Amino acid sequence: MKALGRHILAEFVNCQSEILNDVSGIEKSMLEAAKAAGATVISSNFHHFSPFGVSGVVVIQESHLAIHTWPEYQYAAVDVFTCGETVDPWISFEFLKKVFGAEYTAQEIQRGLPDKIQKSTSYRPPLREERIGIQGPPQVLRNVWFTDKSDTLALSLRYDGEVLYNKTTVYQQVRVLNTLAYGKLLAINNMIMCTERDEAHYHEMMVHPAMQLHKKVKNVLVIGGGDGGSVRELVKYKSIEKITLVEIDEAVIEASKLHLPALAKDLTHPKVQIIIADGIDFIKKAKPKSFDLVIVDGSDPVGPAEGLFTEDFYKDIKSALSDDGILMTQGESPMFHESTFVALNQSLKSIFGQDKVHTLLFHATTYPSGMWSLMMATKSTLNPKKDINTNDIQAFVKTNKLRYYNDELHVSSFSLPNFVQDMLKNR
Ligand code: SPD
Repeated sequence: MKALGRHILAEFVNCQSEILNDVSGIEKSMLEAAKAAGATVISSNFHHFSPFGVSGVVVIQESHLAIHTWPEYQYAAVDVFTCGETVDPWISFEFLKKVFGAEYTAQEIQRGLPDKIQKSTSYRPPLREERIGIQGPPQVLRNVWFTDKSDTLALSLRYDGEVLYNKTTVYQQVRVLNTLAYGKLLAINNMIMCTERDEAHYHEMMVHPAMQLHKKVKNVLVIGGGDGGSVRELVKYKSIEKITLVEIDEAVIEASKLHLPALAKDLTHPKVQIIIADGIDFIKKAKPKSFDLVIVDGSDPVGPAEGLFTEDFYKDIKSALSDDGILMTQGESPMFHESTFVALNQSLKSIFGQDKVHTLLFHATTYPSGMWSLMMATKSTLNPKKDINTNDIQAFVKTNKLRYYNDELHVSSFSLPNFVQDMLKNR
């Protein structure tokens, strides 16, 4: 009798760090390596670690392929274990050698040598048909996760392993993935921007509280928001004459048009003008008092969105707002980014006035912590909790079949939990 299995242990050194940090690419290559050798794949399970590194295993009918990567050392430890005569582990190894295109060493170890083991004659597992739940050929279960994280907190969504859109522009990396629980997901620099299933929470709350308060909005500016979700909510208002969308990165618009048509559908609306530019420069040069509503629908404060959290930017917005104009901006999470949340609130109060800034919270189920804020600043004395017409809101919600916003939520979302009130107290 020969050994039960053949185990190849391979060291890949001087690999490209980017390849070693790409969980989706590695999972794909490991699956292809298994298939190249004629193995039958049962499941795969791959994880990306913080801040870098990937571990994963492909379980095959004939044993497994496993990998652990250290991008910071440009090193990958790979092992391919096969049993039986049908699969040659060296074919998988050869495949991976090409993928990594790096220096390598590899050795084969015989596992389960006949002189060390003995076959039991008494052990008999139940026959296949006696076992519950096993019918037909094995199903391939890919287990790949996308993670949006800070140094201390993260949210992970399982996706099907395919990256539908992937572009790295001069500003950022823009990707679209297909998640199992939330449908398609738009990610910028590994941060979740929106998912098909819950984007309405964000976009409806970004637009309707301000629109239902002001009532006479004609000219709107959206800074960011290239996915089109906020624009889609705005075009529901006949009173609006013009919507100017200033998006820094054309790739966001392209990704959304290609893969998130439910968000992007009104980007071609005749009232909408799209300008590819930096919103910070745009607002600096904007005509004073030219917009009734400015929406800052940006990303988190890293990369090109960092400037969307500065005092100068909001001073420029105040000048560009009409006398009764309103600003709505995304304010991060009191749980996830407390310091940014507090600092933004403080800046807005110093610019617009203590009693002119109103913070609302809503359920952002795919943003880390699930609790997200939007901040409204008014130039008039309108109060979002008092100066609304509930009947109008109810009629609007019904006509437009809104998924999240309603008249009761409008009022309650401006009521803050005690710990959030404490964060913002006397500031
Ligand atoms: N952490 C995510 C915050 C992103 C806010 N903007 C999302 C853009 C959706 N239009």
